[in-house]
Amino acid sequence: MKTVLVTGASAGFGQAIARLLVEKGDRVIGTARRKDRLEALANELGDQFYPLEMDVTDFAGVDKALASLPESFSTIDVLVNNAGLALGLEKAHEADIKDWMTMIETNTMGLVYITRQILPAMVERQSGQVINIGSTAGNYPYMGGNVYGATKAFVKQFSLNLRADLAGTKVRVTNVEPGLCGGTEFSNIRFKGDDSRATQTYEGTNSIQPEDIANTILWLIEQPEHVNVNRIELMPTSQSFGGLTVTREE
Ligand code: 8X3
Repeated sequence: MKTVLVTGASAGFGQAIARLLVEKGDRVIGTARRKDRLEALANELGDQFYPLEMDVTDFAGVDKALASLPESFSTIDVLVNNAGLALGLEKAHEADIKDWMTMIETNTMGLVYITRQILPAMVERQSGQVINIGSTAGNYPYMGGNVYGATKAFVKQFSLNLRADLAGTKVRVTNVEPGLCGGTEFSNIRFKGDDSRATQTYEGTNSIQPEDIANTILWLIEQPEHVNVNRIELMPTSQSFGGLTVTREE
């Protein structure tokens, strides 16, 4: 039985990951800002789930929350850095600068802060696993992906650089890079409540679902300690690669 801390556990991937890991017998600390959602999940999952109210962008709050963990949940074997978001799909010269800052704060600063706080104990114990949720958006540019994609490229390179720093320890690091994933609030948040646009994004695609990502996380956790999966990229079968854009003059 492992103790797994999952950020952003109140919805989407985080919630599916928490559900599956608890079902498989692990202990899960689920963090989120939305206390009521966490409490509902705690009611559903019982004693193996510990709800930890936290905003990953509030560093003092992160420290306070981690320090408040009860003894039975205080040794974190696996950190799943899932909290993150996309805001907007406008071109760079039209995007809202506040959206950019929010994505940078959550997807990169929040992720590195909590990782830095949890990592020393893993190194000390010579055991642990950090699983970051990246994105195909960090691998392939697309129109309107600007800062969201850049934050996910950061997450990928941070993951690989962690591997470099953790050489000689038994601490493992993986970057999980999903493509088009429906069944979450991701696009509803990106399109700021334009739910029909969010729905259209996935229509007819048979897209990846949160449970598919949860299965991937479980598989990673179940790999033997001598195996490190550096990166794993997933797309729905219906998604593939397009060509580069060429603009021709009249
Ligand atoms: C999610 C993938 O293509 O919707 O990170 O940005 S995409």
